[in-house]
Amino acid sequence: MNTYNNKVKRLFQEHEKLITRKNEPEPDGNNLFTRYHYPVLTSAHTPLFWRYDLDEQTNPSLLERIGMNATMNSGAMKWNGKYLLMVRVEGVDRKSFFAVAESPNGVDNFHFWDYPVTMPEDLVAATNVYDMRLTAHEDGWIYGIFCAERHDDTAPAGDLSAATATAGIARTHDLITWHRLPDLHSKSQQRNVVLHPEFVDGKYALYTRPQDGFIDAGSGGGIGWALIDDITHAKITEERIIDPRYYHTIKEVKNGEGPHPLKTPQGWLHLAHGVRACAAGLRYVLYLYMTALDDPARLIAAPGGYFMAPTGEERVGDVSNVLFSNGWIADDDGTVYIYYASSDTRMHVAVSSIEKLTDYCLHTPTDRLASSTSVETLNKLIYKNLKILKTSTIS
Ligand code: M1P
Repeated sequence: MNTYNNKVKRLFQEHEKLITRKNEPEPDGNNLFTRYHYPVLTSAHTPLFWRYDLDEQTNPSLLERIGMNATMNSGAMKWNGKYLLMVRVEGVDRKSFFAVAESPNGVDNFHFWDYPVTMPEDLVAATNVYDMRLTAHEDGWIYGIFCAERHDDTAPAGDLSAATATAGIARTHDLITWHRLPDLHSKSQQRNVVLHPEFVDGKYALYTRPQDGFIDAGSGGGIGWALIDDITHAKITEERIIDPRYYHTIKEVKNGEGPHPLKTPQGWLHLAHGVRACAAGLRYVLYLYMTALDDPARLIAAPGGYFMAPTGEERVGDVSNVLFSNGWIADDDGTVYIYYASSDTRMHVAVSSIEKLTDYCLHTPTDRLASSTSVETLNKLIYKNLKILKTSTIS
């Protein structure tokens, strides 16, 4: 074999080693979820034939031609027995696109499909698309709702950062051919829009995130809810906030629905992100809440504080101090695979169960919004536990 072919072979062997690496659960968790040791996807997991021109004539030095910068914020679903991620891949040119990666077991061996998604445009083409939420709706379609970002042409000349965020909507039966529907019509900008999997009062239902500007939630009070008459011309006529932001909490600056909620015997289980500001910048953490089965817009459980926060290497990346999730998969046996991105750079998995997550939601004290009330809540538990410890043989 000539040297060039040897070099290519070595490249492929190293890549195969990486994507087939066995993942291991991290010991010493909190009994609520188990993190896995390795990220499930990094930019190095993207196929070599996306990045290298493998033709010796046109690339004799085997240089990487099209670099990938990140694999992050991924939608998720179970599909033909496989664990599928709809990955936000970001190229080194800062453009994001969607690509499917599948795994046989949900925790390792994620392989990208050969081609990324070719997403048709809406009437006005978007500059960037990202953060797709997948919903297999009871109408029979699989929907992908994602952020479509465009330059804000009303901004003063020279302001090249001004942008608008709109919810792009597309649907498919095979995750390959996508039918684009008109973007969500809303009086405010929208990001983190998610389709509820069932009809509600005969209508499509959206979790929304109204925001005044591209970055600032501003007067947008939190995660909203809107019923949609016609998904092929989706328009928000009425929107109400179902999970508000509060001063001095983990969701003071903004919050946003993660993947669509999971139906459990006790209610709809929601995963969301909350954002607060600090001297280091914005800090994104994940939290859970629940709504009523007979009314997915009615809050029934709001455990205080965060469920997961960035730790270790998760804290560092392109946008540091960020955990973001827009995908999870619940298996029939109740196991839940939570797919989350750290610091806008790589994808991870944590595993829990419907039983543990609902127990957490229904029995974790709420945030009573002040130090004094937090101490009251803590003292109650300490008092109870000390009584138990005095009469038991534990210590
Ligand atoms: O950089 C952190 C996240 O910022 C945005 O989320 P949100 O709209 O809630 O602030 C999104 O751009 C998201 O993709 C990104 O991970």
